[in-house]
Amino acid sequence: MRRVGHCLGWPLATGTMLLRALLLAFLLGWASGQESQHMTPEEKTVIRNQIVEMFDHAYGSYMKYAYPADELMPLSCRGRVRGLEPNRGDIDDSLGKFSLTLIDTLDTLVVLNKLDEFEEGVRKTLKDVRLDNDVVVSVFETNIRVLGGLLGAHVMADMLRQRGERMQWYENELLHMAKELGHRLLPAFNTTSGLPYPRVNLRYGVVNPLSRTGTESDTCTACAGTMILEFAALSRLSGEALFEEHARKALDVLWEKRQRGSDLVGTVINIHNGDWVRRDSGVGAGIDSYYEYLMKAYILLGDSVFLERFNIHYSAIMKYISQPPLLLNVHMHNPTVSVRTWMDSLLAFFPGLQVLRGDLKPAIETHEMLYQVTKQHKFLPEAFTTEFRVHWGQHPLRPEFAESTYYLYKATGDPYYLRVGQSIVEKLNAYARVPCGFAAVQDVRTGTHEDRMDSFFLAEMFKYLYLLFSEKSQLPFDIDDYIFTTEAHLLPVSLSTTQPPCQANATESVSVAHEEDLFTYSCPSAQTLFPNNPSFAKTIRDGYKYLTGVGRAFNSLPVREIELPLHDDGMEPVEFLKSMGISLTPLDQVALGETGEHKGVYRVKLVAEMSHAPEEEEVVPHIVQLISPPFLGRTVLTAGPAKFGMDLTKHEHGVKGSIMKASPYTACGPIENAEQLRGHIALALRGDCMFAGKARRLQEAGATGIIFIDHREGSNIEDSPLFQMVGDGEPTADVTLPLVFLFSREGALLTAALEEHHNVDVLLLPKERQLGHDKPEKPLGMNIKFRLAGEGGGAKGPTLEFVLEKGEMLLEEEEEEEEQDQELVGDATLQKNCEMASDDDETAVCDSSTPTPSPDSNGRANAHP
Ligand code: DMJ
Repeated sequence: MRRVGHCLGWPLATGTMLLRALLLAFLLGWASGQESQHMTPEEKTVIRNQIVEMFDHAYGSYMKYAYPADELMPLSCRGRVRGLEPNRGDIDDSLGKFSLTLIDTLDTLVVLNKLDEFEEGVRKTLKDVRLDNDVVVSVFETNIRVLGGLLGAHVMADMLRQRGERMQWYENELLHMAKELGHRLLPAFNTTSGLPYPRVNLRYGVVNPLSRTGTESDTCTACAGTMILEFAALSRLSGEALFEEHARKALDVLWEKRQRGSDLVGTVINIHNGDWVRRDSGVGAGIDSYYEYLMKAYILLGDSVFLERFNIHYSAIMKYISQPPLLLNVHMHNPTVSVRTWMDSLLAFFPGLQVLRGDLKPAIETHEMLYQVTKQHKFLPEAFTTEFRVHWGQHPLRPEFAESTYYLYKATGDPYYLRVGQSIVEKLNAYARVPCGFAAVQDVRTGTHEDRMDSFFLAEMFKYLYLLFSEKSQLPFDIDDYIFTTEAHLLPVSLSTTQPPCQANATESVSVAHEEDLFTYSCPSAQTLFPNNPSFAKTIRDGYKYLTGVGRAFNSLPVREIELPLHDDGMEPVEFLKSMGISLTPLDQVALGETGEHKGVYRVKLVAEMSHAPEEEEVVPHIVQLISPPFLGRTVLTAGPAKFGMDLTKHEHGVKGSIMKASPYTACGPIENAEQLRGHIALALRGDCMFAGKARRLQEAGATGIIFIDHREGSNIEDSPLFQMVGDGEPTADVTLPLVFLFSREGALLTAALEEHHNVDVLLLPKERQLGHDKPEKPLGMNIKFRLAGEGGGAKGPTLEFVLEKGEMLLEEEEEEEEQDQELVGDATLQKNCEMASDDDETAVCDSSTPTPSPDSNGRANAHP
């Protein structure tokens, strides 16, 4: 078993990380292109001052209208006192009548150099705060916000006292309070497993009949696994071993209970027997800070067992959950299965953690995706779909995105991240600021406010924003001597050299075989990793620039797209499996003998035989030609044909119509906008189910044609072989629509045109019959324009008219003096014999040696399975 020495704080941390970053940067060829987002020191100062002003407004409002209450109600301009306001359920479990927001804010005051206010805040805490209230609180929230807040404030107070300038009166009172609170939380750990109860009564503990708690059987993974930093710091600062021991034990249980096949953990666990209650696994809600604390426990305590565990989990995360730029929840026992199509905003912390791991590329990718979502919706909605639509529109001023932005800026020095930070600042002021503070957003779609300003807004958001715009020399202490807890409280990394006051470090070392890379045992670092080329990150970001603009989904690994267990009416998995030659029949549709009906249970049979494609069969390139103003035929997108549906080669003038996006965009479920779609050519995203299934649904909804758009990031006609779509193994004669396929870059042009002009008419036809293309001698650079014959009039120069449909439409070609837009796309088409039955079909047949279809009832090639 390989053991590693621990990192003695940040300054020693850069060695292998730097190497990794440089190697990565080299491989990505970042040398080209400089970011033009430069920000002058003056501009940074203006923004930093703006952040301080905002902090004053938020904290000042809390102190003026709410203190000593736990939280400010920024719309009512009063404090939220538990029991006096309508119960909001679990979120009220953070409120312990202990002036939560003040305690959570104390060390932020030091970071922002508000030392008078800090001193006053500490005095108030010592004078006013009681920790023995008869209130049931969340163990997790109380630990990260209050215990962490007290410890962070103690560390700051101690640091200021040692400098000899301030806090000379301070005698570790905050540490004493932290110890008292630690003891009040300890009863939660009185379970057979060692996993803590989720709630504790501050006065009566857990089992006491007066406690009103102790009947719970479950807790979340993050709830049990986010104790070690605070509890270990408390043990090491106070000399009482008990806290660290309990937190370690809880982590040991979670580690033991990981799924051994996937090395993932679930979201909810039974605190008595350690069984998993919810087996979905991601990096967001329910699990997030468990992973964060493994990495940070290693940094803070120097115990390599935490790093080893982290690395094993991290490999699993990168294998199953991370599909850059997405982070998707999977089933812990069956991790190739995605369990939902949306992401939660809590996972926005993850790029920051990846920076600590030194894994910058996926960090940059995911962060960029998140930034695009904030651009589209102003803030990160609590949950958003893989197509970046709002799933749950609330935004309680969460700091995770600012946190990751800060880490990425520290690691890259790329001023782009300052601009991202600036946009956070501006949006907070524009959309969350109210006369008495900052209010959570109830729904990012409407911008309505909620009467709520959570304490983490002051504990975390302002720290990360202020630090983002500050030079190290402008801070009152060396920030790199500290590590942030999950609530952004500061703990000194010097604790790593403090011996634990016990034998607790006996935590078993990991003995699981694990794939190592050069960086697995490197020390984390938040130092700038490549000071000489801050534009490194740009090359990575550039691929994700138009994510939300074209509403693509990123389901690069098809097998992850099936949600299991199969529903008896869930056709997508059934269709997908069909593409692999497997047919499923619900058991209630077949003779079952004595077993009768079993919902969701399928009989599996192999239905398809592979056959070889005719060697010479060619893919006939088609086109989508934009013909309505202002395009007037100049924009021509090369498209792939389909082996089923209308044969456009037999329709001399092609098919024209105005385009309309299908909803759902993948057309894998019932079509929701049939009324708008009727009579239009539908745009549908490739993915999730078979082309044939999509086509049938859209045809039934009244569409007159379909343009499928690839969902694979950056695919384009120049780099990808054109292929023809094939059916699903069933007869496809019922599909009579024309169908064409665009790669994502060409598709993006089309969707952008639709967004801008709302009414876009296109013509679908084989490329060889492209209007105006029958004059090869005409130089490509000429101004060629097709227009409706009836409009404009007075055309200059020679004109040529085309009749498209009898008596319906005329186009004319004319030479004009205006500059031609660079809209002729993709003439050089790499043509191979390729066929695909769905987007998921990465085994597309692209040469004659691979299996392909037999004839179907259309007389053309049938789908390969
Ligand atoms: C904070 O209380 C902590 O960061 C926690 O780990 C989860 N997120 C909230 C703020 O969103």
